[in-house]
Amino acid sequence: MNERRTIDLRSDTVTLPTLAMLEAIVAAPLGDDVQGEDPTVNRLEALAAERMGKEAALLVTSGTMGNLVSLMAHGGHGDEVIIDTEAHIYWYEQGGLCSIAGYTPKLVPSRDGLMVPEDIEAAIRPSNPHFPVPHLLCLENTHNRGGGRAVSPDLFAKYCDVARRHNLRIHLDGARIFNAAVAGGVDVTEFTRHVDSVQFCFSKGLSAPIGSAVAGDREFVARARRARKRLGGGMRQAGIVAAACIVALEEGPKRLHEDHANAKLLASLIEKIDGLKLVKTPVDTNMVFVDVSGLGVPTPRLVGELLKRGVRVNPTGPQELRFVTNRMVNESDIREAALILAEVTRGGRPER
Ligand code: TLP
Repeated sequence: MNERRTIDLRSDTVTLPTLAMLEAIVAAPLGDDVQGEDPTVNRLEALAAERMGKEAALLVTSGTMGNLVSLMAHGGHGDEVIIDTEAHIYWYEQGGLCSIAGYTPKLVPSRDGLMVPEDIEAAIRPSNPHFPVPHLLCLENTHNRGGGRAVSPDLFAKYCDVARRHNLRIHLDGARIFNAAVAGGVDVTEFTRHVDSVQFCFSKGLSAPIGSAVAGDREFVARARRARKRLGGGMRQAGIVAAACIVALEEGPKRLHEDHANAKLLASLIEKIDGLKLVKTPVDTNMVFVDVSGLGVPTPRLVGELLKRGVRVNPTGPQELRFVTNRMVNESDIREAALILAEVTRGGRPER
């Protein structure tokens, strides 16, 4: 029996390392990074700082750790963090902002990933002994639960203006900041120049197997380094991780436009399928969210039927699926996935 290759659209985190990454890992000079002696990590951190337009950077294991050490380095117990209701830091990071870093979140409504600057302004309360002290604004670009929306450079600057007027520090969850830059047709520094810290991932669309970086000024990064050690995130011969991240940083951003084009194609094909409705539109980057309530089929069954036919997707709500394009799927996979989706939703055979 011919085995059909899986078309994995669950996330861009499923991307496997490229051959160039594996070769770089084998060739990487190594040392003890907790002692600052791994030349490959040092090279990556210098490169990451340069790309983000910051003084320094720090390699961490994951986006979650990058966000958490950033929050810890900015402040913590007794401080208030202004954050939108759909932010990854709030939704998907086990509440580490409260349970570990000790912040109180002040939530701002999110309209498909886009906050309104006036709502941020309204969330920042005046000094009063009853209230925690507003300290930090957290932004996310691209915005995952917002549908992979790319916040434009103009809107991003407006958010940051509000924060600056109120003397707030700013952290950017830029897990997919290179996708935002590609979508906006700008360099990443158009976003990062406004913020005090940025976390970005090598292990999503950029395809590295492990790793994220946190960047900011030298003092901030020194505090983040201490926080990382406190969390048990100090790694020894981490050059084997950093080597792949260097390739990801140098090569990865160049091809993200392909993922964006594939997501747009997929959205246009899904739009034609009865019972499916695109949500969280427009499709700015590599994510497509679909409301499946029109089918009247339980979402887990739908996911199971797709899986049987070799298409993997993640549910993001009781009646919602998320499709994420990535380096492991090409245009013909996208067309195939749409045919399978049409077949499954009709209960029939795909038309070719
Ligand atoms: N997002 C993952 C899941 O956690 C949902 C995904 O598949 O999209 N910030 C943002 C905006 C993210 O999307 C993610 C991962 C993270 C941070 C955390 O990164 P990791 O998974 O490396 O801890």
